[in-house]
Amino acid sequence: MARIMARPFDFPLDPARVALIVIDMQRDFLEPGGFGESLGNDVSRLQAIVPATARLIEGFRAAGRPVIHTRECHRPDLSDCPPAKRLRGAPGSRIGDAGPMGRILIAGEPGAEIVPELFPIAGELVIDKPGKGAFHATDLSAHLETLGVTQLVFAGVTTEVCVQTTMREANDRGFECLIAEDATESYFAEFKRAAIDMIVAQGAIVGWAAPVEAIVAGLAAEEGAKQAGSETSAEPAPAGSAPGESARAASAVSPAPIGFGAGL
Ligand code: TIU
Repeated sequence: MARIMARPFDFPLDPARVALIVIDMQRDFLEPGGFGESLGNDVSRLQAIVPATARLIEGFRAAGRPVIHTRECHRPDLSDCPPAKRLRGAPGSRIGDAGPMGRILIAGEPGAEIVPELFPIAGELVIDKPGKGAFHATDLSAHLETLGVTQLVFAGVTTEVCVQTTMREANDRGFECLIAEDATESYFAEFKRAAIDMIVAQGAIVGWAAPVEAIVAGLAAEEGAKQAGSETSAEPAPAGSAPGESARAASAVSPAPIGFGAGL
């Protein structure tokens, strides 16, 4: 067990039961000409988290833990897109309409694909989801059960829409949830901040939040301990590589959580 310094208090990482979920890092949300921009958003904010997200993915791969990718997209005949969703947004730039990257949010079209920098590798699960939450109308629950996963680390876009919805679904299903705060982004800075504050408030009512470096360091410390022959490691790694150190450094920039006692 590695303790990751997080808000509102340390996250007890179980390296045998944790998986990463990367939500909807698709061209339609991150690149000009896609669905995100069609809704009137500045997509450059989302592109900025690609390096941190790649680092987090790499950390999970190095630790041999599952990386699960999701894509928000619909069948070409739109049979899985309710009119209430289809008819939102500007006419001509709605789900299923033709855009510069193919039909918007339609499975198999270039825009629905994950950005090249974060592309899944062979063996990684990719969940196509018709809703904002990744549990709705998908077989994600069954996959997580098969994998024996009880903890989920969240990255991706957008923080207050698909990431938060999925995190709430996971929390209600009994998963311990940790959001990687520099590997998630919103088109609106204040919505990202508020969403994470809501997640960690009231004693982690939905889950925890920590920076990528703290999470990767926690995973790496566990991997090192395993290779050194320990069964488990509750102790911090040696000075210089201690997860607590990098977590402390990184979280120094994080604002205090709202609605929870300072210092917890
Ligand atoms: N519009 C917006 O902020 N998000 C979405 O429509 N989907 C996801 O968050 N993936």
